[in-house]
Amino acid sequence: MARVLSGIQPTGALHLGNLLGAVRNWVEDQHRADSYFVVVDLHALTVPKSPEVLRRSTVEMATLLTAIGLDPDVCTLFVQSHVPAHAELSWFMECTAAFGELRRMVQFKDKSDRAEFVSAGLFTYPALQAADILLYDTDRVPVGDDQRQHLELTRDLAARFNARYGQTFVVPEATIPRAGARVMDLQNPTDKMSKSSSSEAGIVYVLEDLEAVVRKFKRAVTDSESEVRYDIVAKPGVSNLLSILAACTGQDPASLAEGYSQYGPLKADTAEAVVETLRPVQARYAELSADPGAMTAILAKGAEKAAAVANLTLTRARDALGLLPRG
Ligand code: ATP
Ligand code: LTN
Repeated sequence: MARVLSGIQPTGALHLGNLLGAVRNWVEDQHRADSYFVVVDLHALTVPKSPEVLRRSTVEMATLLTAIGLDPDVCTLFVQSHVPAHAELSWFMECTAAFGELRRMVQFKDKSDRAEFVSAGLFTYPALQAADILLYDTDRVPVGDDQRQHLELTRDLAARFNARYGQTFVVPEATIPRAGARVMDLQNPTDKMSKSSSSEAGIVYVLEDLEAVVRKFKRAVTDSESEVRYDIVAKPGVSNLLSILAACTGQDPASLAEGYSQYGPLKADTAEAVVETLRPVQARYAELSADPGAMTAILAKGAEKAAAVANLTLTRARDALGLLPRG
């Protein structure tokens, strides 16, 4: 069976982009592949944050992933720092990656331009991500479009390590969904919807009050024409609404466009489709958060299953590098 792995940082609240671009596809993947989903708390440390907040958001993210449909009896759900092999393999990846290669990463350029304090960890972030993936002999990595470059780097690092030290890692592929791969900000539809975006009005959160969600769609930026057409370059706002509606209803954005002659009904239908997508998730989240002990147990079991696989790969990599066997 194919192996699938993906990860998400426990930072900020999950938004519609994360849901449609990534997490929703994981729910389907878990039934088709041997799947690993990891809350990457070590990645979250690349930007300084309060320990209290990190602790709380790690549990919240795991709970939310479960509410969206990841089933701990079907997939392996765990926290990155619970499996120490990630940090160790990450060092091997840092020594495999070239400085110039990491410097070209768009996410680093973006985040370091905006940050007051740029940690060395923010720079080596993709090496840790490569470690996350390679430890599990991963065939496929379902992510949103913004992770394409990190996945290319992971492939390059795996191939380079294999060429230098002998066959050790599976070279993974990215799977990027057609609909929802790039959900844009409702107020600035040429920017991706992002936790770090400037306007609250442009982001829709998975746990947001549903009436507020409807209001945000009503106020979404479109353009001064009135024609409904799927054209990302000329009509980014309208196309974003069509993409979101398509992702929520499993249809094609270009054919959906044919059904509308005005912006108002398109906004209303998109809002409604999003509300119906979010409603059951919110209900399930409320149920699950009532029992935080259950989540702790799920994560402990997940870490144990993950470590059993990761430690085998780590031993193989250590041996390939010429590090002396332990113990
Ligand atoms: P940040 O704004 O801090 O970069 P983020 O909102 O991009 O964070 P991540 O935690 O980096 O969120 O991403 C988690 C997953 O969600 C990744 O697979 C990413 O590709 C996907 N994703 C993030 N934003 C979008 C978006 N706007 N559209 C589609 N997928 C997205
Ligand atoms: N860098 C990713 C999160 C991430 C990830 C991973 C995704 C960390 N490790 C492994 C896929 C596989 C992000 O910023 N969204």
